[in-house]
This record gives sequence, structure tokens and C-alpha cells, in this order.
Amino acid sequence: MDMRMKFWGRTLATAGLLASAVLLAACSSGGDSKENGDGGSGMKASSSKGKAQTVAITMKDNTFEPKDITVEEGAVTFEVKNAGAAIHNMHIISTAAEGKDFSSKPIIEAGTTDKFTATFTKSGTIKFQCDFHLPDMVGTITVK
Ligand SMILES: [Cu+2]
Repeated sequence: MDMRMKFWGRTLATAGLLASAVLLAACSSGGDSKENGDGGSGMKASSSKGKAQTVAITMKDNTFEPKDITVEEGAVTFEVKNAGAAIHNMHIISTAAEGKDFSSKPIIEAGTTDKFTATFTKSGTIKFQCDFHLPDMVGTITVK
């Protein structure tokens, strides 16, 4: 009886440690591969200036994928999908560069997608964020 309890206690503790390790590993490796995977397809908009550009962004709890985006000057349509369980939005902090901010609708519910267009007239780097999940849920748009 005594031995059994010790055994189980130790087994449970070990299982707990293993579970945390697995979760950590899943988080870091999953994040890396996703970022690399989306980096190629998601970031490229269009190659020549003046053409319609569309950028697809997936929001998770609580990250943007991709989080660093490069676009050309001009109009960019953002298709922002909420693949998480929480509410999110995408708010482009562009007042300093463009005289106003651009934003998705204020709340994008879980499982839904919003589409909006922003026009960038100056090159530079502009930050964007989810207003609900600062400081975690942020990204940058580099305008070339
Ligand atoms: Cu959010």
C-alpha cells in the first residue's frame, strides 16, 4: 500500500512534467514552422506598383500570422480571419504616416473573416495591433 502510493505519486509528478515539456515543445516548434510557412505565401502581395494588393492574415489567440508584412505603396486589401476562440481585430496605427488609422471592424468574432482596405502613400514601417490583446498581439507593415 505504501509502495503503491509512492509509485503513483511519482508517476503523476513525472507525467505532469512530461505534459508541460510536450506543451512547451509544441508551442515553440509549432510557432516557428507556422511563421516560416506563412511567410512565403502570406507576405507577397503583388510585384508592381499600382496593382491591387491583397494580404491574408490569420488571427489566433493571441498572434497575427504573418505578423510582419511587406507591401508596396498604394491600396492594400486585408482579409483578416479570426481562427481563434477569442474576439480580435486588426488596427493599423498609421495616423503619423497617413493622417488616420485604418482598421478592421472593431470586433471580429471567432470563426469569421473581415475585409478592409488601407491606402499607404509613404514608405516606412507602420505598426498594427489587436486592441484587445496588447502587448502580445502586434505586428508591422513595411511599405516599400
Ligand atoms: Cu486579439
